[in-house]
Amino acid sequence: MYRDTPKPTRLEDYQPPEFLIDRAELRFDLDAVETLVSAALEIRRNPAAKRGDGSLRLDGEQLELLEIALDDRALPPVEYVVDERTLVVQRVPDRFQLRTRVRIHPAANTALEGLYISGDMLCTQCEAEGFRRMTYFLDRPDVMARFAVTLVADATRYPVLLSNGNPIDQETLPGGRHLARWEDPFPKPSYLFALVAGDLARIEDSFTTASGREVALHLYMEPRNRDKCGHAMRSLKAAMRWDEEHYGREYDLDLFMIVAVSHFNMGAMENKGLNVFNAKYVLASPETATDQDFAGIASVVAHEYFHNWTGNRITCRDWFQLSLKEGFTVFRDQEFSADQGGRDVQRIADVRALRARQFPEDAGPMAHPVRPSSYIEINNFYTTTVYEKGAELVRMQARLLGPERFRAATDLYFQRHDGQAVTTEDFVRCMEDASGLDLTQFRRWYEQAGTPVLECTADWEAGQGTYRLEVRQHTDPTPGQPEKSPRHMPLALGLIGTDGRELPVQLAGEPAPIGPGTRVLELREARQVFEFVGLSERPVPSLLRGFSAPVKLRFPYSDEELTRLMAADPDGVARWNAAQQLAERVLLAMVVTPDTPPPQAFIDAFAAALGDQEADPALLAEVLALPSESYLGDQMQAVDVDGIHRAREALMVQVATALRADLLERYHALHRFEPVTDQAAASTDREPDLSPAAMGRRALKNLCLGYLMRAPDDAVLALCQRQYATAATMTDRIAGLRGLIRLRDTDQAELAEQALTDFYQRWSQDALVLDKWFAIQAQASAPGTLGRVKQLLRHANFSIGNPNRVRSLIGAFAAGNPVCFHAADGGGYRLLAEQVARLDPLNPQLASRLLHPLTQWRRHDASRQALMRAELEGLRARDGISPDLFEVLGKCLD
Ligand code: 0A1
Ligand code: ZN
Repeated sequence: MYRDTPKPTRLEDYQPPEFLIDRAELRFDLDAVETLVSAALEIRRNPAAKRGDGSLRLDGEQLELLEIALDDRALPPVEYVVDERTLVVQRVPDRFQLRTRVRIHPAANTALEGLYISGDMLCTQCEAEGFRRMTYFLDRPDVMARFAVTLVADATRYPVLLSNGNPIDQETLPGGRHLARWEDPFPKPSYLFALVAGDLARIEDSFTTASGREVALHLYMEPRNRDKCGHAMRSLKAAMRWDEEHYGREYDLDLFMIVAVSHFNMGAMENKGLNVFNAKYVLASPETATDQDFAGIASVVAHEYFHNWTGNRITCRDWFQLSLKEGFTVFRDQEFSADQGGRDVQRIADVRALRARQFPEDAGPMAHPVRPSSYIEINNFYTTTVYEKGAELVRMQARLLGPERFRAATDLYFQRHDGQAVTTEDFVRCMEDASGLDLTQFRRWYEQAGTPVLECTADWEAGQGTYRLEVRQHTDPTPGQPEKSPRHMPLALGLIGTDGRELPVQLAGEPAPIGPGTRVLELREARQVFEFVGLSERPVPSLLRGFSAPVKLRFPYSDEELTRLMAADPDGVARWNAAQQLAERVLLAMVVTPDTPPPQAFIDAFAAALGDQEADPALLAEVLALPSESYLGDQMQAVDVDGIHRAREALMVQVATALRADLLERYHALHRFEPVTDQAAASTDREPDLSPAAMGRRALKNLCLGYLMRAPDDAVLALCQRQYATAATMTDRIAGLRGLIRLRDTDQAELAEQALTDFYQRWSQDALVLDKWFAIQAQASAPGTLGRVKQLLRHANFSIGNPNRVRSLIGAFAAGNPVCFHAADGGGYRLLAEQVARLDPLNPQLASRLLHPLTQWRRHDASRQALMRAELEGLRARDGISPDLFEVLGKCLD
């Protein structure tokens, strides 16, 4: 924590490093309370950099310097200066060895950056700037060194000692200690360094690469979790094969390790050869993990593995380029998941997430370009804009190039930049060089923040069979960017006829005939008109198929046209989007006029989709899910939190009442596939099916249950209780619990309490399942939730030191329960501000992330604005807040 005002770092000030580090030999004498770190660094002046004042500045924080020597000469204090953030060694030669020895305190490290303890193990997190908390170094990604690491620790407490690369040596030492040596042959930036020490179990497998090399795969976990790692291992092997097949990328070391840790700020980390994972993204069994958890594991395992090429072999020049590795890697993991589980459903989930999180970020005080130009605390920029919007930018380039040219472009990227630290500009240049396309205008996507809006209108000239589509684009101002220029983007579309069939998409003046199907048009201008010819009837346009660009598209569809698209659009994403628009329209009307019944056409369209036996159940589950409360809020000038909640609940009750029989029928037809547990014997008659098809069936079944539980009669209640009690999967059990918890604060409350008690008793020993128990209560919309969250903060199983637990209670409440968080008396805001204040001195990165729901204060009514603002001001007035919080508060208050 620093007392001075934190200063921004700016992209325009980037300078190549004055010195390079070729080799780093590190020795860690490990101990939870006090660890000694010795470093021997081979340093030389960078011939490509401007000469400075001749001194060397190394980064270092919270280090106690014990020894320092240059080329074996101990340095007297007059030759160096140490402050809170740097070690400056004056007048160094052009090439030299620097040795330092420092003391650090892992057990006191609550920020979980650098070396820290998680349970009984020691582990590290270095991205973005954690390495400097372990030793003095040039802690920036464009300095790439070869690392050799010696780990020394107590042999009983820490029998397993891991670091990056290959194991070289092991020795037993006197005094019950032992030693392990690791060497990583690939030069890497310090943020990819890792070590782990602990009493860990291991599961092993192997993978033969396309060129026939054998890679050992080791997965480490706390011994009690060893039977929950099969899915992660299978996902890893699938990801390795997929990267070979789709990008020609092979793994490059003989050993790949993943370690599951229970205390972790983010999802996982791609350290070279030694990925460290939040246990949530490794451990799963059907009884403890939901289908969504299984999908999350596959995607995060793949994501981290893919980083080996997009991030590690080719890394970022500086942190402004973060999306170079993150955007591309998210795109890669999304495509992997689409191939594994179903393309439309994956794309819909990605679009939902983008709209729910990235669009609001891009329209609020934290809006920033995919390549930001300034930051105070880089940890604040691991955002959905850098990750998910960054992935959309890669996806659009892939669309514009087409599959063959995109593959040629990525091949060129890997070949041209292997071993380098590069920029998003280098990436785009490869896209251009391999394709011949001019992406000059496309580059604006990296520089301009904000979500473009496409306003589309159309007219039909029946006599000529001509359909004219006009598209105007504009982007609202964002902080620091008042003016925006039009962007280059692919607009994928089709035209649908009355009978639901696709019509030709022939543009005026085109010589060759173009048949029906999806066509990709390119937008570049603020206004463009496309004239489709040769049509026998007025079409309904199916726009933005596959969500071909991250924009808000408006078109004045009639309800009847949306219903047609919802029933017939062959593009699953467009079909889903039509359903969402229809529901949104109905819901927003209900917000304005609370007692309006939904149009019969909406109920009919819903019934038709529910009864569609041809469509993929997973897709139907998406089509029939109403837009979320936060998405609906985002569509309003001033968010009417209560009105939205009331309307959404009312519509669900109306659907449940009108379609009770249809919902029950579909529920039972789908539930028949599930094995059930015999409660007494606690065993299942069959193994649960974890195929994508089975997951899709469960999703649709539990959607039906969710509706039915909005208007529960005795039969429905009994069914929900039975599902809860006899479920063979966590997916079904949690869906049952979610249904029952609605009864809280009603006269059947004891059914909810019984189920919650039962759940707690079954799972109180399993931290990841207990997280669900906390989260499900924090998200309940029952009026007593705020009071319960306060009680849960005092629960014996709550721990402010465990980020997963903090997210599952405080995060789930603030970000996942709009109606209770925004209670009119400001109680929800107060709770969040208090917890952020409590967390900030311990773990500023987490505190700053949790604060986000309050940063959207300008979107609410005057009274809530005042309450939210007061909490933000209160936080800003506190002494010694972290740079993380300082930056976020500054952006949203000034
Ligand atoms: N690079 C990781 C994410 C990550 C970022 C920062 C962390 O700590 C500050 C930890 C992980 C990824 O994209 O998976
Ligand atoms: Zn990543």
